[in-house]
Amino acid sequence: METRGAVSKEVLVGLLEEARERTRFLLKGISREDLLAQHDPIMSPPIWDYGHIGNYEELWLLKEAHGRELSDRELYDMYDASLHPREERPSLNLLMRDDADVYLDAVRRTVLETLEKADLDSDDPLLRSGFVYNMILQHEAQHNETLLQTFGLMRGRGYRPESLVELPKGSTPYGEMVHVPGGEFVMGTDDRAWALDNERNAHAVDVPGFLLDKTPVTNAAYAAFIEDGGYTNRELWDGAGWEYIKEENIAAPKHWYQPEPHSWWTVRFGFDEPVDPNGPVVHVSWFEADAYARWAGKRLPTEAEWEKAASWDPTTGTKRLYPWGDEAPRGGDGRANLDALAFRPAPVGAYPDGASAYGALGMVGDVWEWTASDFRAYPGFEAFPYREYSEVFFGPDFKMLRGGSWATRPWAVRNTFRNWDYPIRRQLFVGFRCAKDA
Ligand code: AVJ
Ligand code: FE
Repeated sequence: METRGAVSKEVLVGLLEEARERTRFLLKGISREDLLAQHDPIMSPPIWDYGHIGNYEELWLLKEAHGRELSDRELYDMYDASLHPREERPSLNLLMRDDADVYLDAVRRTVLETLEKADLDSDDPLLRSGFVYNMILQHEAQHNETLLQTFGLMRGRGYRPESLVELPKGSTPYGEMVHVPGGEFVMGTDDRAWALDNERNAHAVDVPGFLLDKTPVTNAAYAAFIEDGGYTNRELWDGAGWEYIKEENIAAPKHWYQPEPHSWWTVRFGFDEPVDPNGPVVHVSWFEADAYARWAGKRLPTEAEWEKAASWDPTTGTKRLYPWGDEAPRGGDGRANLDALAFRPAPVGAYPDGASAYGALGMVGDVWEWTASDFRAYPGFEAFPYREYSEVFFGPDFKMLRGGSWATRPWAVRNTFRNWDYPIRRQLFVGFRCAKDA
């Protein structure tokens, strides 16, 4: 069974350091006022995410894994996401930037002490193979992406940290589909080092043959849907989606505007730029993705179809951890646009070396991809280590997203990773690709 495998304590220390360095890099240019403000009711004030990163680390690495008492009950309550909905968070007595720095450093010092003595071969599933450390690393990365979503909604002064890599310029024309023949593949994983509870257990799924877009839908293709009256044709829309776009006056992806007919511009992190025709469409809701697919005579892929196309190697009958193989991505390695190094997606199909066995491009990185599926437990699912990570979200309210975006850190995504949000959400770095029965 494919797995990223346990990593050494030395590597863990390096990754913990790298995670924190990035969190602080992302917050560097944000004013005190913007750290405390709620930029959108669906997001926390950025300073909440920062304190929460440290508090979650204290809870899981110090209290639960090593039995240390929590330093401060009040902090634990304030930063418990399930106790306080996002719109309530600005009114909490949150740690301000300097105090939060001190708190996060104090937690981290103790974490490094306990890691030195920790038994990562222990029978305790929290510690075994370093699971709880890997969970913390993924959590900090997830909140980095949440922070970037928040900065994308911030009004006023733009957000533009220095870009750390040059993106490839080449692209693949949108329109081609790859064929994935019918048959069983293994969905999910039994990995207990890195996988989160909702990715388990591994189970065979028989997927009938289908066609899948070779790349995500481009801005040019999406603009054609708009020009063809996509947003005014009731027949293309799910009932709830139709009500939503009418109520919210939605007629284009979030942040798009037209300075003159047939010319689309967008605002990215507060800066205006022309929409790149070859870039993947981003900031669309599930309802918009669903309507586009219907307009194109296609549909969204199910999670099983997405995962098979990304992970299955039909010649060996084995599963890959990433579309290109088992080798973990590094920022700027030519296989995927990940890690918030460029602060934008690349043109679609810009990474031929990142192709899956079936020839699909860009399945990991650039934009998350909406799938047709609701959030359901896999067979044999057991909540671990806490029900509020995923179990409480199972049901028809959430749609699944796959593949990570340019803003996802490399250790927080893989072929089996499952993300979810409400079908009306557009703040995510999310696009989609379409499927069709073979
Ligand atoms: C998996 C991205 C939906 O941000 O709500 C962060 C991840 N869980 N802290 C979220 C998460 C706890 C979660 N998503
Ligand atoms: Fe969290």
